[in-house]
Amino acid sequence: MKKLLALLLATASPAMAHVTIDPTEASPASYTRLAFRVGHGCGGAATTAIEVALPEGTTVARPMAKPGWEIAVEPGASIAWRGGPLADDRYDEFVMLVRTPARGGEAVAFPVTQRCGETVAAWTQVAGEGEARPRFPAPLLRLAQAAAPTQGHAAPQTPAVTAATLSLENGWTRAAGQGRQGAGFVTIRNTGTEPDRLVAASSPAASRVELHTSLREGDVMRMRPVETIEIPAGGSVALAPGGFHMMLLGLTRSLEVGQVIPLSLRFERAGQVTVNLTVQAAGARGPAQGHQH
Ligand SMILES: [Cu+2]
Repeated sequence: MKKLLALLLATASPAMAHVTIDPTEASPASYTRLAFRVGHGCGGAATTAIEVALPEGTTVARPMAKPGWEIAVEPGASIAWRGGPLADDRYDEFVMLVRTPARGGEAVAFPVTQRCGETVAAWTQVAGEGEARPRFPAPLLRLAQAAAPTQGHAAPQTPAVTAATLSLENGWTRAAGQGRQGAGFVTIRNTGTEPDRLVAASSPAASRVELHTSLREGDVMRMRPVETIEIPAGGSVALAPGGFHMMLLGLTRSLEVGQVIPLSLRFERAGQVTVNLTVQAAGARGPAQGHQH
């Protein structure tokens, strides 16, 4: 093992020296797509396995299938991809969907064991308070402070929310009982010069939020989950009935007309953006046409 460490230190270039996680921040108790980014092998040898240990409190972890790699899941403990090989000079990502631990304000570690045949690189070190960055750091995910859910009534017109390159407006949903499901809609405008993608959503008002599209099959409208919704550069996408929408599964409380519920959207480039959805009547087909001055 001593020899291996020396070898790694000698050959790893600082920029690509680590197995890293993307994103590095997420909401607590939220469904989050995590990509483990592997930019090199082990001192020249090709990668043949990536084993990720899950932090305590990760209630859901689902690996994304990867052609050429076999997946092994130990529920609540670890996810491993074995196969490849991934050449030393190639880059790849290993993706999973997790429900993050409910520990807002903490950073949780996802220790990764990278195997290259017989050679092992253990990205498992976590620095204590005030300690220097370790040489073989475990990927860390910072969990944001939990936001207090918005309660009660508010103005029916929700103001636009703006990230650096995205603006979100006219967020709305429909009245529904606790435990039922609902749909969320919002218009997303991309003022940037690069396309962005909506990759995940979560809300304290729902136990799970999925991205869906609607398809017509004969006379029947069906819904299908989608991985991402692309927002073209300089364009906009309206999530609306009959098209893309967010599915709010397992409402944690009843949604009454006039309330607003917060919804957190995660974009590939813009990161996390929170928008309020105004609750409209059960049969509503669009956002309220409120007074605008
Ligand atoms: Cu749906």
